[in-house]
Amino acid sequence: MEKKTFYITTPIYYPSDKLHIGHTYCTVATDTMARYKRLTGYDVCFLTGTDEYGQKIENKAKEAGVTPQQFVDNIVEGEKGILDLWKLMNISNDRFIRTTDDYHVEAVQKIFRKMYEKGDIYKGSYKGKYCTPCESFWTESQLVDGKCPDCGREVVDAEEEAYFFRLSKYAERVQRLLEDTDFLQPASRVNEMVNNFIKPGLEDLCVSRTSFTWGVPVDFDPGHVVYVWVDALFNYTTALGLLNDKRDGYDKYWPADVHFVGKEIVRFHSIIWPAMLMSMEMPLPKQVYGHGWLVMDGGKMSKSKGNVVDPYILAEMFGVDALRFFLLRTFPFGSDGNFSNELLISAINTDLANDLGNLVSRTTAMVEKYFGGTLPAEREAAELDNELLGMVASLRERYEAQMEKYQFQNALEEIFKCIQRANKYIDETAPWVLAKSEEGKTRLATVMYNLLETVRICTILLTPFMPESCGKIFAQIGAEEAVQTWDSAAAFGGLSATATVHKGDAVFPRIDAEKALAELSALQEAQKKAALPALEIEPYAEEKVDFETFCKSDFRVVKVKACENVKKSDKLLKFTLDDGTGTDRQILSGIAKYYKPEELVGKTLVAIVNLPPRKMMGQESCGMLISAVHKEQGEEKLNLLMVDDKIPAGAKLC
Ligand code: ME8
Repeated sequence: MEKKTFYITTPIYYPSDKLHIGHTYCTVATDTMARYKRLTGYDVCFLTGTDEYGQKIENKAKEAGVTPQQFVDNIVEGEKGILDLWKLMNISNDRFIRTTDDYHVEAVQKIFRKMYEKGDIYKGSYKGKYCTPCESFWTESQLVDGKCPDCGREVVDAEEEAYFFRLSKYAERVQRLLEDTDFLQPASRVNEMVNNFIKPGLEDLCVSRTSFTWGVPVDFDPGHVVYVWVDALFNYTTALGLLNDKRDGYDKYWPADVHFVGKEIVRFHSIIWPAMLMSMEMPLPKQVYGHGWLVMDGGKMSKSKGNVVDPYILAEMFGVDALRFFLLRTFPFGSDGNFSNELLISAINTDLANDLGNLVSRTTAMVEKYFGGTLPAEREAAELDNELLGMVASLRERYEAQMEKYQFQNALEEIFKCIQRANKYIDETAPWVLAKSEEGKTRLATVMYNLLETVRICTILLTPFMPESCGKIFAQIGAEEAVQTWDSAAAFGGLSATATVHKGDAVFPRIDAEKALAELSALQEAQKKAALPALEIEPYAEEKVDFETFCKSDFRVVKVKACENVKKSDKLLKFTLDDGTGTDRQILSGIAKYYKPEELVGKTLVAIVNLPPRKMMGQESCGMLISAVHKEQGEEKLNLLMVDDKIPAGAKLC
C-alpha cells in the first residue's frame, strides 16, 4: 500500500544576515514535525530554502562591495552559513530551494505571464510607501505613526510604473476561507487578518518594481522585476516541479499539508498566497500555522537592535539536542516566548539532566548492579505498578493528539509527566530494599523492566525532538530497531523479558549554571563587539568655515613639563606646558582614561592657545590639547597629536 504523504515547509529565509535563534526555532519546529510524521509512517516532504531577491539584498551587497549573487552565496553556502547551520542543527529537510535557482526563476516568469494573460495582473502606476527591510508596500492609511506597521521602521516614498495583481477580486473568497475553514491556525490569528486587512477593503497588490534589478525579470516587459513576495511564495510549488522539469513531486505532494510561518508573515500566507493560487486555479494548502516570535526583553530579535542570539554558540556549549529540546519545551508554539540563557540552562538541568537523564542512568545502573546487566525472565506484578503502566501505555495517544495540533510543548509535557512518575516509582518500590533478599529479586526484575519500558516508550516519542540523544538512550537500554517504532510505542512489552542494558556516559550532563552563564555572556559580548564596525570615523562636517575665521585659531607646538591627575576627577589630567613664551601654560584635558600622566612628560604636543580660559574642578585651563579620535569595534579611541621633538615650543601651526 502507498504511504500517505505529508508536505511541510518553513518560510524561505532572507540571506541578508547570518541566521539567529529565532530562525532556528521555526526550522527546528518544522523538523520535529517532519520527523514525527515520518515516525508515524508518512511519506514526508520537508522543504526549506532561501529567499534571495529584493532590494534589501541588493543594497546589502552594494554596501559590502560584492555582487548580490556573491553576497547571498556567502550567507547560504559560506562558513557558518545557512546550510552549515541546518546541518549542525540536524535538520532533515528533503529539499532546499534557492529562489535564484534557474528552474525557479523560469517557473515564476511563466506564472507571472499566466496571471497577466488571464487579466489578473495589469499595468498601472504605483504611488505609496515602501518598507525596504520588509520588502512591503503600504498605503498611507496602513502606516502606524508614519512607520512600517510590521517592523516600525521608516518607510520611503515610492512611485513607479508597475504591474498590479487583482487581490480585490479574491477578497470575498479569501475571507470565507479564513472564517469558514480551519485554514489559518491558531484560530486566534483569523480575526486580525479579516478585521485589519480584508474588511477595510483589500486593495490590488503592486507586484513589480522598476527601481532596482535584483529580482526575477518580467520576461515580457524588461525593466520590471517581479515583486519578491510573489516570487517567494511560489517556491513552495516550484520546488515540487511546478512549471519546470528540474524538480518533481507536485502531483504527489501538493497541496501542502501545512506551512509553518512566523506571525508577521501570516498576512502574506493567508491572504496573498491563497488569492494567487485561486488566480492560478491551483489547490490551496491545507493549513497555515502562524507561530510566535522568540523575543528578548520584549522586542523581536534583530541585528540592528543588537539583540540576536547566535545558535552556534548555544549548540556548541550545550549540545544540539538540548537546544532543540529547549526551544520546543519552553515556549508554546503559537505565542511569543521570552528567550533567556537562564531558561535554557534550567530546561537542561531540570528536564534533561534531573528527570530524563537520571531515570536512564539510575535504571541502567541498577540493572547492572543487581543483575549484571541482564534481567531474569521471571516476573511478579503488584498493584503499585498499575498507575505507571496505565499512564505509559496510553501516552502515545495523548502525545499524538497534541502533536497533530502542533502543540509541541504539551506533547513534551505528557512525556515528562510519565518520566516524573517513573522517578517517583523508583522511590516507591525502593529497589535497593528489594535487592537485599533473594525473594525480592523477582519483584525487583519486574520493577526494572517497567522502568526500562517507560524509558523506551518515552524515548520513541522524544526522537523527533532529540534524534541523536534518543539513539544513545536506545543503545543504553538495549532497544533494537524493531522496538523503536511508532507501533511499538503503543503498548508495554516491547523489550525482551531478558533485556540487556549497556550503561554509558550521562546523555545529558548537568550544567554548572553560574559558570555557564558567565562564559555565555562573555562569548555573546565578544560576538556583539566583533559585529560592530572595525573602524569608525566621525562624519565630515557639512558646514564650511571661511578662511579668515579659520586663521583666527592659534595652534602652537607645546612641550609637557609636568603632568598629573586632577584630585577627585577620573577624567582630568593637568598639564604644565612650555609654550615658548617663557611663562608656563596650564591646560586641563579630559583624557585620563587614555594616558598615565608620567608617560606624557617630555612629549611635544599641539594646542590651540587662544580659547578663552575656563575653570574645571576649580582650576584654570588656558587652551586645549589637540587629539585624534575614532572608534574601534564600538570603543572610543583617542590619541594626542604628537609632533617631532625637533620642533621648538611655540612654533605656530599654519
Ligand atoms: O520573512 N522568533 O524571511 P525572514 C521566531 N523571506 N521566528 C522568527 C524570529 C524570531 N525572533 N525572527 C525571524 C522572510 N523569525 C521571508 C519569508 S516565505 C515565502 C518568505 C522567522 O528570514 C520569521 O517569523 O525575515 C519568518 O517566519 C522566518 O523566520 C523567516 O524570516
